[in-house]
Amino acid sequence: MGTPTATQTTFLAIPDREAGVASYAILQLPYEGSVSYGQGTALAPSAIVNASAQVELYDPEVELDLEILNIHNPAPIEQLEGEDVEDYLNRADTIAKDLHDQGMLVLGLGGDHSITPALVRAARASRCAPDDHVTVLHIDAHADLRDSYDGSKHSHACAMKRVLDDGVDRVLSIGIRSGEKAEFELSDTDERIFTVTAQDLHKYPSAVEVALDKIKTISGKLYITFDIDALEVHLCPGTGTPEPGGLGWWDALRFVRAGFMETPNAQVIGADIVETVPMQGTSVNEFTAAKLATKFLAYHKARRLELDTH
Ligand SMILES: [Mn+2]
Repeated sequence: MGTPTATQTTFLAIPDREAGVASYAILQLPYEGSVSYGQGTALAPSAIVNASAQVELYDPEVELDLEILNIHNPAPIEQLEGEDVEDYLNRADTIAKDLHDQGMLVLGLGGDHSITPALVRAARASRCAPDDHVTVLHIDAHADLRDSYDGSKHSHACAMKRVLDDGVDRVLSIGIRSGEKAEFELSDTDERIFTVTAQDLHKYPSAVEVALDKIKTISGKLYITFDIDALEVHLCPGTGTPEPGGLGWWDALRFVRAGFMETPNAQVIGADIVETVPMQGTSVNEFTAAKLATKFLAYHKARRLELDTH
């Protein structure tokens, strides 16, 4: 643990590093324009940063003291009075791209899943050549492949459809257990999409290996988006649309670790964690998200150190 203060403004309570010096930016996106059921994802980013002050700075899995991380904590992107979703997302895109351009890997904290397409656009604009092959690793309970939802193309339920429309080459979805028939059909017929359902992970132990193998053979540029509702509900009862039957913590971490550390032919260009909703009387939701975000950083840093010494 760092040294927590009453309201924590730096991730892991590590002193903030300047934009030009830092390697990571923890970008808070308290946006919940399109959550269909539970409200409150806008409260999540600051709650997650607060909770992160309680996360131990030593990671025994990768044997890293996380105090070495250079983290910048830019101002949260608050939705402005009267600002519509498109303007908000364009602004988020511009801010995230600027952070990438200054050499920081952006880890977005939502907010609902509708922020992901903007963050992917920013990462691609800054870190990819036009002919780079880009994969989005999508860990989620929901397929998020609707073309529109509730009258909006920017809904959280459309996040993966939007990134494909934006020109991402491949979406690898893991943990999916909810969606309308057309979404599953699209996944079956569109060769850009590969889905490992939660049902398969539960029924066939080999499905875990299939998913891991799919991750490890990703080549090109890789963006990782983690919807917290991918996890089993006891880990995150506070989320926009809870779904029982999710991933256990350690299985989820295997997939995340594979994405960050076991992709010899791929380079991570950005990541996000979305759909957390803080609840009164428990800190489990924000703590789970804070711990997950910490693992993202630990895995990424461990991989960087590994590459430096080889
Ligand atoms: Mn989602």
